[in-house]
Amino acid sequence: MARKKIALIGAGNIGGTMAHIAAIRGLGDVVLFDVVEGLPQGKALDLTEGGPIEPFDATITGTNDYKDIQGADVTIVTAGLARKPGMSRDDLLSVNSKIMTEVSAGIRENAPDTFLIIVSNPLDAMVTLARRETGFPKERLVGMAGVLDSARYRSFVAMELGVSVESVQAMVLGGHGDDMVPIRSSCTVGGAPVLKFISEERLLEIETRTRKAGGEVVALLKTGSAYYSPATAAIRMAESFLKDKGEILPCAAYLEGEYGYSGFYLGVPARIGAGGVEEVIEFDLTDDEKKALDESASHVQDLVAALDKILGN
Ligand code: A3D
Repeated sequence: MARKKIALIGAGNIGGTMAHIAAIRGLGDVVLFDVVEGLPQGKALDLTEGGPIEPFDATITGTNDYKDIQGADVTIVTAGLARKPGMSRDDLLSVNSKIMTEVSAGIRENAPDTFLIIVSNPLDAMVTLARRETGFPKERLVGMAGVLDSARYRSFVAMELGVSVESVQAMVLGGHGDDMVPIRSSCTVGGAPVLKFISEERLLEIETRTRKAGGEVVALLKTGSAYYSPATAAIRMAESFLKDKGEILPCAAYLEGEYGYSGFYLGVPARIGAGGVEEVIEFDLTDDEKKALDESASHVQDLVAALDKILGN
């Protein structure tokens, strides 16, 4: 069987880390694309030279030419600026929308059948723009945020209780902003509701930390944003597609009536398999969770309106 091909647009911190994880996990050959000359080629060579040690046999190529992504089974976009201390994700809207327009054209022309995962921020606007610019069907275009935000929630709960992260399940839904919605009613520890183990007051502190977790890393790093965990999260989504696993993962999916919303992308649980986004799974939410999701969805719609203004629509 021919190896799968994974195209990574943006060979920065997340792009390089995703290439490494994809190679180690044996997911296929990797093409790293960037506009900076030498950067993707240098990272590809460095990664290739680690192959005999790990070991992995993946071919890792660096390029500044979109033609090299032809035939990609999956494409993940991290091209764009990352935030620095004091910036919100929304502050990246203007500059990253220009980059996303350019990147979408490169993908549309060279990998029209690829499964496309967007990571660039502000995520909910960038995935919307990519859909408009590529014309891809909703099944083949998705945004990564919820896998990361949920992993942060799970990490903090596991740290609090001193249990394995594998024993903690949780979903964070909504937009990828500070008003994202940790779904407490779906958070379990060893299969039991989280509130059996943690007081409501303490859980609220953990949820607040989860919402602001991206900013916490930015404040510590000072020069950019989180990349190890976002890279792992995007590769997890790609793997569920490439291996037709059908994992139910929280991701930004295009909604047509699910959860009562239509016509925009929002973080919801979705089944990812060979068909791409095969189904949006509708959970029963508590009244408070639905209210919080409405607020988050309204922020996403404001963000898309701001995008339209920038684009002159
Ligand atoms: P960084 O290390 O700066 O890499 C970005 C790369 O994009 C750089 O190598 C640039 O040269 C490249 N680039 C810029 N313009 C273009 C272009 N037109 N075509 C191709 N490549 C280009 O950033 P990073 O890897 O840390 O983060 C990448 C993006 O992901 C940023 O927008 C972050 O805000 C975003 N991000 C999203 C999440 C989510 O959970 C959604 C988490 C963390 C970061």
